[in-house]
Order: sequence, then structure tokens, then C-alpha cells
Amino acid sequence: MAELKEVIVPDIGSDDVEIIEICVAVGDTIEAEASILTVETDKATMDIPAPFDGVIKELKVKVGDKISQGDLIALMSNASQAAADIATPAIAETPAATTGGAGQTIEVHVPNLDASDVDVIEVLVQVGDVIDEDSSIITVETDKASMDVPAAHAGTVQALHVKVGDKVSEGNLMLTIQSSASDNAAPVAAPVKEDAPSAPSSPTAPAPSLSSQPAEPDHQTLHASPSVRRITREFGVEIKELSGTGRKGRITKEDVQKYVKLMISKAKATGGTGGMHVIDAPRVDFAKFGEIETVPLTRIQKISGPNLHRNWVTIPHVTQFDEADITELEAFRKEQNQMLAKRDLGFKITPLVFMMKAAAKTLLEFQVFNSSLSPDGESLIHKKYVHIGIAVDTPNGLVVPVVRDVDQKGIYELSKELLDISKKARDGKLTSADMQGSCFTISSLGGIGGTAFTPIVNAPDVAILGVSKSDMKPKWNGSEFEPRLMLPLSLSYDHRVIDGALAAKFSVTLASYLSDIRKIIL
Ligand code: CAO
Repeated sequence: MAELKEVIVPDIGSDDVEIIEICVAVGDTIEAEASILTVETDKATMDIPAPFDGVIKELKVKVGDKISQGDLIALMSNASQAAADIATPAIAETPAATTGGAGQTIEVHVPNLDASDVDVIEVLVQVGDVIDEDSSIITVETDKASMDVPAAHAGTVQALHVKVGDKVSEGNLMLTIQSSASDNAAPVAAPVKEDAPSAPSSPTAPAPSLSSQPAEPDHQTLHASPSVRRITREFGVEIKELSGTGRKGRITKEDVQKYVKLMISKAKATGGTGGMHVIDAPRVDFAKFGEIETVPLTRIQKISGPNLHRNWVTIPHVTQFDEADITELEAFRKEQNQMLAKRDLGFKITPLVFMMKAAAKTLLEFQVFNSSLSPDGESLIHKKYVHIGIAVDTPNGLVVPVVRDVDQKGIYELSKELLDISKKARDGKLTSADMQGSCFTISSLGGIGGTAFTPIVNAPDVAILGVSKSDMKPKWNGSEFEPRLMLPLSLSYDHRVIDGALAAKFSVTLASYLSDIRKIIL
């Protein structure tokens, strides 16, 4: 028999404080730090926790009592003794039931529950389920606790003889199973009491699923205590969605918490839908309309797709369009490239390098653009460096390597670096470090064509510059039309961080730097 330990009132800062709530009941199995009772002083209410894991054997106080440091609250047996206490009775079998051989029919009866006529509040298996010895079959609720009743035999459920709402006692037939080879008919443990009696049971128990492939983990092989099952019901979590990390794969409270956290972060990542129900994309049998071929997405597409989707749905985008007069810049660039060609240096200057320099200078002036929202959305993180991501089109998909300290590098150095990273990107040799740390991104489609587009902000950046193909246009200079080479700019920004007026100023400033190369150099 278990040795009982006293639970004494610790130092609670005052004497004769009133108990306003008892949080446990006799028979409850509780963990160290779980609240046993709540007291109210003239200053505050506080919980008195259990000093160790164990089972509440006797409560020495009641609501309304006044207690002081050193008073006896309860008697508990510790956890290991509690386990020993419950490891005795065996499930009654019909005399006819033979055990051990595969394929034999076994009748499983309700073991000793320390009470009779207890309510069945949940049936955890279905006919056809493949179960093992530890599988919980039903959850019952007595006036002291709710508890899971295990199968004690491995096999396939052939018939269920209980349903929710039934009252059962020791010896009642629960189910008939076809034994499996693994069933060695070992003596079984009695049901483990794990729940407080006050816990209301939900009538909407998760429906167990039928498995046609016994080898796969399924609901029937997922074990969880009544309290864990109750938490899953409270959170609306399907128990079969969980994987257990506890002993023998038991689902623990922590597993449920982790799952719920994961679901919340996924919902955040996809932006949620503001409570709107989003219908699934239509499933179309394209082959009905002609010949088709299914081509898997590339690895890069599989990685970048969810990121683009998250950015698209979580960031309120606005795109500011503008154009920069790059007539002089292009003349200068061509002149420089002719010189470079003569010196055979192995690289040339593309318009993109000037855009990087102009963007870096503008970012230094408009600090908000060179920032990221903190994860809690409460503050802005200003960056004192200027690293710019460059969208590079590769045969396998879009990648965004980052050029560091663009503000501190010259045109030649940046041209060589751009050449290097584009090659590395196209050869699939970029490391994840090469693609981290950007403050701002430039996506240039100028070498291809188009007049404008709406790039998606590359979080955690707060803005991205799209560049389209420059075009010679007639521009009014005050007295006549002049042919000027105009570069289309599409600046998308996160409207939570950047206002429209600021975005317009940013793009006007950026365009002015591109129009007057001297301003970039200075
Ligand atoms: N207007 C007119 N011509 C332009 C131009 C512009 N805005 N930008 C580049 N060009 C010209 C270049 O001058 C070059 O011509 P020359 O050889 O006669 O000098 C030619 O177009 C090709 O340039 P490039 O594309 O090789 O070089 P770049 O520095 O402009 O760009 C890179 C490099 C890696 C950004 C680019 O190759 C690339 O991959 N762009 C695609 C980015 C992308 O896919 N963005 C979309 C993201 S969303 O899906």
C-alpha cells in the first residue's frame, strides 16, 4: 500500500487566509506544481501548488477554511506508488476465451473500476479497428474521476458491446476482438485515473477512423489520457492529427499544445482569411479535354511558392509606378562598357548596377524602407547596413541572392559581384547564407521587356523595386519635345509600414538619382 505524504501550506505571506476554491478531488493524479487550492488574502488570490507528482488520497481542508503556513492540506501518495496501486487487477475473460494464438476470438470485459454503474462518456474504437494491448477502448466517468479502460489484448475489433451513455460495472462485456499474433495475453493494468471529476465530458467525441492498413498508425493506436482527450476536444483538434511523443507513443498535453501552436503559426503565415470560408480550387480532369503531361514543380518552386503566397496574403501591398530619365546614365554606361571591352576585363556594366547604387542611397535617406517589422508587429527594426537582394531568373525557378553593403561598393565591384551571383544562381550553387540578410529587393525584367508589373514584397523586407524595359519617349522640356530614355519603376511596399506619400517621395528621389549619375557617386 502506498506511503502517504503530507502536503503542508508553504509561506504565503500572511496567516488565516481563506480558501476560495479547491482545484482537485480525492483520486486525482496530479503533477508537481499543479494547483491544489486557491486562497484569498486581503491583497491577492494565489494558488497553492502540489510539491510533487502523485495521487490525492485525502483532502484535509474545504472551501471557506482559513489556513496558515504549516497547516496540513492533503495527503498524497507519490507517482510511483500511484502506479503500483493501479497495476493489480486483471481484466476478466470469458472462460471460453483462449489466449495467445492469432485469429482467436476474445471477449474483453470491464475490469475492476472501484465503482459500479459508471457512465461511458466516450467510445474510442470502432468495429474493424486494429488495436494493441494499451489501446483505450472506452472512457468512463465515476463521481471521482474519468478514466480510460484499456483493451489488454491486441487484435481487430469484431463487435462493440457498449455505447456512449451506457452504465457499466466490472465484468460487463465491452467488445469482442479477433486476436493478433502479437497478443501475448499478458496480465493487464487496470484503467488509469487521470482526470478530475469536475471535467465536463463533451458529447462530441472525435470519431475514430477505420483503417484498412493495420500497419499504419491510426486513431486506434493513438493513446491519450482522458485529460488530454478533453483538451483536444476543447481545442477542436482531431486526435488522429496528432503524433504522440510520450511513452509508447502516448499523446501528451505538450503534443496537443505544440500542435495548436503550429496550427496558429500556419494560420498566421497564410494570413488567415478574416473568418471567411475559402473554397478549394476546382479539381478539373484536364485529360477530358485533350492530351496532358504532369510535370513536378522544381525544388526551388516548392520552396519559394509558399513564401510568395504568405507574402502575398499577409502583406497589404501597394505599388507605386514611376519612371526615371536614364538618357545620360545610358550614355555614360555605354561609354564605360566600350572602355571595359578594350581593356578586356571580363565584365560589363548593366543598368541594374546603377539601380542598386541609386536604391542604396535612397534607402539610407528613407530609413523606413531599410527596416523590418518586428515579429510581434509592435516595432520597426532599422538596419544600419544596406544589403540588396537581386531576383535572378534561373532554369529551376526564381532565387534572390543578396549583395552586401551596396552603399559602400563601387560600380565595377558591384558589376563583377552581380555577374558572379547570377552565374552561381543559374548553376544552382547558391548557399542559403548567400540568400539571407536582404534589406530591400530589386527585380529587374528590363532585359526582357514589359512596361510595368507589381512585384511581391520579399518579407522581411518592406519594399521591392520592379524595373521594366527602358523606352525612348518624347518628353516636353518646356519648349519642345525631346527624345528621352525612360526607365519604368514599380515600387511595391508594405502599407502597414510605409505610407503612400512616403513611397511617392522614395520613388521620385530614386528616379532623380538615376537621372543624374553625379548624385549617385557623391
Ligand atoms: N531596360 C532596357 N534594357 C535593359 C534593362 C532595362 N531596364 N535592364 C537590362 N537591360 C539590358 C542590358 O543592358 C543587357 O543588354 P546589353 O547586353 O545590350 O547591355 C540586357 O538587357 C540583358 O541584361 P541582363 O539581364 O543580362 O543583366 P541585368 O544586370 O539587367 O540583370 C539579372 C541581371 C540576374 C537580374 C537578370 O538576368 C535576371 O535574371 N532578371 C530576371 C529577374 C526576374 O525574374 N524577376 C522577376 C521576379 S518575379 O517572378
